[in-house]
Amino acid sequence: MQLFYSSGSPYARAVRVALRETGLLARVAERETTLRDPGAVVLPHSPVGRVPTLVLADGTVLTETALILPYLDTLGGAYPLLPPATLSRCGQVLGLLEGMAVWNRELRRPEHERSPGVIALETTRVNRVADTLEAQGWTAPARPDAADILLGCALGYAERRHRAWPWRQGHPALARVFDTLAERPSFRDTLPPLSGI
Ligand SMILES: N[C@@H](CCC(=O)N[C@@H](CS)C(=O)NCC(=O)O)C(=O)O
Repeated sequence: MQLFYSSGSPYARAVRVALRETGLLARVAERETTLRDPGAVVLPHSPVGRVPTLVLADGTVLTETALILPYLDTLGGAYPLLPPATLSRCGQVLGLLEGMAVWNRELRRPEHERSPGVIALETTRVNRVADTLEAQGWTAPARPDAADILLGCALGYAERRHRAWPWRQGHPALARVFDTLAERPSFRDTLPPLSGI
């Protein structure tokens, strides 16, 4: 199997962390691709052109993190990533991550093209979800499930790629979980580069 990724993508990072945690990385070749580029090496495999993209041995192409993570659970890794109890938390974290991605996209536009309304909406959404996760009393797990992995990657994105959001303020429990997850070899091995935003 081949996994197309970009080093800055929190979605692709979640799949890369999951492969490392479950011991499935040995069965997957990771291939870095450019994005939003007609020459991107992922494009001959997927017209969507986004990461993560997983190409199976029979040529089947999977996109979308929320589809790839459950597929990994069919491969007999070290432990299940997505037991039913994780689904609700996964949805919340994916909502937070998507909010940050939309907010970040606005910030990458020239200032006169940005939508203050979109930025305000997504800032509110992201804080609302983080406050809810904080109140749930999240703790660092011995074996991270898909929700833990997505949370670590979402907060890692806030930490290094979307620093416009001071996410640690008011979220000490999330900060403790993040700092613990960040020490794991799977997270250290997939650290995204710092961005200017
Ligand atoms: N809903 C997708 C989102 C993936 C996504 O947005 N990936 C970004 C990188 S973070 C991407 O590939 N962007 C390139 C593009 O939009 O063309 C998922 O969950 O996998």
